[in-house]
Amino acid sequence: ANASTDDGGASSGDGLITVGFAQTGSESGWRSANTESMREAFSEENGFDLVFNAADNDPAAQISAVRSFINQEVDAIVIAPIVEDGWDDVLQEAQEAGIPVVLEDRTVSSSDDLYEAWVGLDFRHEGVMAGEWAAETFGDTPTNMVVLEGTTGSAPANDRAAGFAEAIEGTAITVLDSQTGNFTRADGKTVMEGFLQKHGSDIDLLYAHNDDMALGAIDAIEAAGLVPGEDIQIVSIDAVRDGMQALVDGKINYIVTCFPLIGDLVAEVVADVVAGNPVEKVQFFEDRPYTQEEAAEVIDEWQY
Ligand code: GYE
Repeated sequence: ANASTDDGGASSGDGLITVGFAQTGSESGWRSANTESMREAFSEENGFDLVFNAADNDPAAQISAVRSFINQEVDAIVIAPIVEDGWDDVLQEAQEAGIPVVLEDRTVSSSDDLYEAWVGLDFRHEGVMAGEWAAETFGDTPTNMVVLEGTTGSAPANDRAAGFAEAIEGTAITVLDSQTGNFTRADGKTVMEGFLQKHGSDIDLLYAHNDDMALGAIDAIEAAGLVPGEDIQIVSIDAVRDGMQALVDGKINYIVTCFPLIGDLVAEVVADVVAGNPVEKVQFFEDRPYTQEEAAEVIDEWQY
C-alpha cells in the first residue's frame, strides 16, 4: 500500500517529545480536518517532534507503522485505529518497550490495560441521534432504507450501525441493502449506483455513515434522474462543510456532527502521560444533530 512516513527522527535530546502518529489515511473531509488539527497541536512550538504516518486505510500497514515507531524508540505513540480488532500483539510490544500509547478518534477491542487513554467520539450515540430522526420522520410508514457503511471493522462503522438499529427498532423502516462505501465519496457513489440499479425508485431513505459517502450517493441519485432529499431522503454523520452545504441546499435531510478538531486535547493527554501525570481513560467530545434550517444559521461560521 501507499504507506508514507516523514521521518521526524527519534528522541534527540532537544527537549521535544517525539510522537509517532499512525493516522488511518485520507479517506474523507473529516480525516483532512483531523490530520490538520493533529499537526497543529503536535507542533515544535508546542514541544513536540511529530513523526506522521498515513496507512492508506490498510490495517496491516498501520500495524507496521506502529512497529516502526517502537523501533525508533519514540517517546509516545498516537493511533487512530483503522479497525478495532488485531491490536493485542503490537500494543503489548509497545508496553514492553515502555512506550505509552494514546488512541485518538477511533478505538480498539483490546483490553484497556494496553493503552493509556482514548480521546474520541461517541459513535454509538451519533448513530442513535441519526436513527431517532429516521424513527420520528418515518415511524409507522413502510420505508425502504439503504445503508452506506463505513470501513468494515472500524469502530465508527460498527457503533453507528448498532446505535441506529437500536433507535429504529419497532418502526416500519426495513433495510433493503447495506454495503460498505469505505467512508469515501468515490465508493459512496459506486455503491449507490448499484443500489439504484437493483432497487430503483423503491428506495425511500439512505443512511450514510459519513457525509462523503452521502455526497457521492447524491451524484448517483441525480444521475439516475431522482431528487436527493425528496425522492430519497438522506441522513448522514460528520457535518463537514460540504455536507452542511448539501443540508442547507436540501439535498441531505439531517446530519449528526462528529467533531474532528481534537488535536489540542490529544496533545495535552500525551504530554501528561509522558510526564507521568494521571489521565482519564476515556474522553469524548459531545456531538449534536442539525436540521436543514439549523444548518443554514451556522454554515457561515462552520469550522471544518
Ligand atoms: O466519520 C469518517 C472518517 O473515525 C470518526 O472516519 C471517524 C470517521 C469519520 O473517515 O468520515
